[in-house]
Parts: sequence; C-alpha cells; structure tokens
Amino acid sequence: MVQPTTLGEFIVENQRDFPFATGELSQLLTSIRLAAKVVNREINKAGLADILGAMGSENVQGEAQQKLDIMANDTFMRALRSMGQVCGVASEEEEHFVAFDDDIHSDARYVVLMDPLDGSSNIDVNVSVGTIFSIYRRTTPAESAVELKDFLQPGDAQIAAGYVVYGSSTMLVYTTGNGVNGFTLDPSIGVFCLSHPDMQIPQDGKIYSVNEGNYVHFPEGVKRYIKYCQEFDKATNRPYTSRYIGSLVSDFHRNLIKGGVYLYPTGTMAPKGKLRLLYECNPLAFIVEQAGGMATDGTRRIMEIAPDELHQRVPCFIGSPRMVETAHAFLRKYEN
Ligand code: P6P
Repeated sequence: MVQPTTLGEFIVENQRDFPFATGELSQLLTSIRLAAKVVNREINKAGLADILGAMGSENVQGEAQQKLDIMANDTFMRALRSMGQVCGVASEEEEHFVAFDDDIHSDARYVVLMDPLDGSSNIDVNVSVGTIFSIYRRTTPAESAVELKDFLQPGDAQIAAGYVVYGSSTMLVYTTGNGVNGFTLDPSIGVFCLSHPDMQIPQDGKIYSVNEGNYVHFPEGVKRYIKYCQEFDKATNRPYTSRYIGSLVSDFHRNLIKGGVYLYPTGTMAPKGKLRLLYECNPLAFIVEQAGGMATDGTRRIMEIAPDELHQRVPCFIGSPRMVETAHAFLRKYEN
C-alpha cells in the first residue's frame, strides 16, 4: 500500500514555493497543525467534558462566547506563541491584536489572523465547525513593536491561508499561493494525510448557500438572484439546490468540492454584511481564487479591499465563478 504524503512531508517537499521562508513557514504551519489536532480532540469529546455551552461572556462582536471558542482561541494562541516566527495574532475572540513582544519573538516576521472556531453556535447541536487562518509578513521593521497596520493589510498581501473543518472527518486545507491542497486527519496515527491534491472549484454549480430567513432584508438584486436560483429552467439546470449549514467553513468546503455559491449580503440586521473581512473572507477568498473561483463584496474582489479596522465586516459572494458572475448581474441590474 502506498503511504500517503503527510502534511509535514508536503510542506517540506514544497518549501521551494516559499523560497524566502527558509523553513519558517513550515514551522508556522506545524504549529497550526498541532493546534488543530488539539482542538479536534476537545471538540470530539465536548459533550462529555462539560465544555459545551456558553461561557456567560461575550466577544467583541457581542456574540455569546462558547467554552470551546475560548479553548480554541487559547490553543491556537499558545501554539503560535510557542514558535518564534510570529510577532502577533489577531483573533475574532480578542478585541485587540495580541503582540508577542518578548525576546524570542523580536525578529519574528509573520502575523496571523484567525477565527479560531467559526460556527461555534452549532457546537452544542453537533454540527461541524471550523478554524480559519490567514498569514502575512509584517510591514513594520523587525525588532520593532508590531503595530495595527501589520494586521490591516489587503487580502492580496497574504502569503498563506487555510481552514480546518471539524466534520465527519477533520480536514486542513491551505494555500501558499501555489494552488490549494487538502489533508485529512488519520486519527489512528494523529497525522494529516494528503487526500485532496490541487483542489479546483467547479466553474459552475447547482448549490446556493444563503440564510433565506433574511430574505426580506436583502437588496433587490439578491432577492432576484435567489428567485432565479429557484425558477425551473432545464437548460440551465435550475432550480438549484439550497444548502445552508450555518457554518461558513462547512458551507464553503462543500461548495469548493461540489461547486456552488455562498452569499452573505448586506441586510437590515447586518448593514455591512456579517462576515469579517480579515479572518473569514480574505483567507477563504485566497483559497477560492487559487482554486479557480471568485470572491467579491458584490462589486470588488474581496482581496482588493483595504481594511479600516480589525473586525470589519463586508458582504461576501464566494464560490464558482459562473455563479458569482450571475449574482453580480442581478446586483447591477437591480441596484437601487
Ligand atoms: P446566520 C457563524 O457565526 C457565522 O459567522 C458563519 O459561520 C455562518 O456562515 C454565519 O455566521 C451564519 O450566520 O446569520 O445565517 O446565522
């Protein structure tokens, strides 16, 4: 039996994709890999270990912090701090960025932005959740204190991005700008193995993912696109299938493999959209573009948007390019 390539082997074999990293990215991804295994273990036993449920606190988004949210945040923070490559981390669970400003991090060159456990409201009902991460080189000089502007970089400046989906199996999917590769955790040996080499999103699809409970609050163009998806038209394979898990990483991952479009538009409850630019939309946009897909805010590429603030929200249309383009046509036609 041919031994599958492990994530560690893959990173080393593809180190040449990262010439200036001299092994640093390998170590950074290794720390993420380790944290993902720990979070996976805790999620799998959450129901038994009294770590389900809310902490009784709220995060900066005003969302009830789940015990596993905090566990995941602390696990990734600890893993990233343990490596000397990272000088700071921004997280959905932290109001401000966290600077690693001790001696061993003084010449660190990378910052990481992450949503340590996305979709955590689904945890108590055993629906899959995920971790999303984005990696940049710092823009301020080494040896100096990391600054907010090191984190407020457009998505096009990312040097790596990825996600972990804790589902029926646990997968880590990432890109360093040379394609997208997926690794499945083999729990019997605790190793991520290459299972989805060179992932490419289908250029068109039949799945649309949107919370239709917000329909009345959507812009007219979004409403018209949703009706377009629901109309019968044999020639264009419609009606499409509506699939919405309510866990961004899971909805994105399914559409990446099967083809489809995920929409989180503006609406009354979310005047700027709900998804965060820096640690949800940008990393997934990097991945989807590397896999041949599209990611926009309805008009601009997500990765062109110049961030103003750490927890900035943007509307998001992401997935198969033909489907995103069709949605754009409705937005343009019915823009008020
Ligand atoms: P709604 C989870 O909080 C999240 O950010 C994504 O994982 C998910 O796709 C979205 O929110 C669900 O939001 O408003 O449809 O419940």
